[in-house]
Amino acid sequence: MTIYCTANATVTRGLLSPQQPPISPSSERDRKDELLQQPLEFDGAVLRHQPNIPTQFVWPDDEKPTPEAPELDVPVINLGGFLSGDPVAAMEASELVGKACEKHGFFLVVNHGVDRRLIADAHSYMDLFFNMPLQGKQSAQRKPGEHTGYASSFTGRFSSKLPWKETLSFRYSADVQSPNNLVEDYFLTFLGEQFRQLGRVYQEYCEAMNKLSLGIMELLGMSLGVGRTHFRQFFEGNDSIMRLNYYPPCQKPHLTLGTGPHCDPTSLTILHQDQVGGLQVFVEEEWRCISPHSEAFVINIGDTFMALSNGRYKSCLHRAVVNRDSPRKSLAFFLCPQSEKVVRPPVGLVDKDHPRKYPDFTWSSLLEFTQKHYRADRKTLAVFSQWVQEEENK
Ligand SMILES: O=C(O)CCC(=O)C(=O)O
Repeated sequence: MTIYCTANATVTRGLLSPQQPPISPSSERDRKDELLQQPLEFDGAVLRHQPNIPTQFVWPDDEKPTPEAPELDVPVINLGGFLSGDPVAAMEASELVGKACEKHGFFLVVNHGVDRRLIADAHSYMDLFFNMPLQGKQSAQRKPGEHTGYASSFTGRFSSKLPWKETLSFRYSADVQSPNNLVEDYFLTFLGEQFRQLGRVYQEYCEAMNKLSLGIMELLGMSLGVGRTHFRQFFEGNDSIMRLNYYPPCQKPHLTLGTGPHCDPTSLTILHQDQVGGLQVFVEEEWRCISPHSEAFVINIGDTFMALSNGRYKSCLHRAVVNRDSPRKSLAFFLCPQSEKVVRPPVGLVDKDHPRKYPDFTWSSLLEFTQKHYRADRKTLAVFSQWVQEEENK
């Protein structure tokens, strides 16, 4: 789907740009007609200076960002003892994880074993990509219905409530049958030889995220009483998604959102945000922020893990706000099952007092649902479950 600009957006050859020189009324009408035929594109380098923002980026009043969101109370879990094999530390960490996941599904981890230098490189290499002119970034343009590639906002997918951001998403596979340098190949194929080093950095980063996420799966298994290995084994050949989020400054940050409110359809998210801040979570009917912490990863449960835990652990609504002065960057690793693996809670989590909450499904069907039929929001899992059941009853 292509969207077209409304009259309040100033557009040049489909690109939103700063003010144009004055034009006469008749040529203005011709020009508007012409503009209505042209697809909208989000060029952050231009839009960041524009005093007014196009209506497609203005969110409804009840979804606009709240000026001062209080801090969310999230545990900061030290993984040092657990990772070095201390069983008592593992038990303590799993209890903290379990409590946070029953409440809202968000927690922070420190002493996670990921090299500081690698995290710093993963942030700084983002600039090499996002600081390119729009055309360069579009060599990796995301195609309709696909979940990988470069997306400047969601201009190709939706016509309203557009997010003020650019993203680059790519696949990571831990499957032994998959090529072991999928990420590196992605950068070489779509962006060329000069991006080889970026590919290497993100390959290494994804491998570190894979390792960390399998460790967290052990803690989740312990906390749910199904054993340390259950979820670890389930995710061992994961087919995951890495997303680089780049939020340009916005001159009207109170009108828009960087990432709209949604629950992650994936299983577990490992987020590293830079020092700018902007992540907010909806807990007890209020938006609360999670302030940046350079030593910590923000972890949250996604819809697929909520289904695997038979609804015990929460996948919580969250969003990102933008600001007037500084670009913001975040690195999000979305752990996902192998695409055809059946998502079903372990038997220990189902009994007559805890009947199945969600039907069996595969990650590939949920991914397709969110890419082609449904814009992820707080109800994704419920709507998807209903759709799966209707399909089964046909
Ligand atoms: O950038 C952030 O803080 C949140 C990003 C996010 O929620 C997403 O990429 O799904």
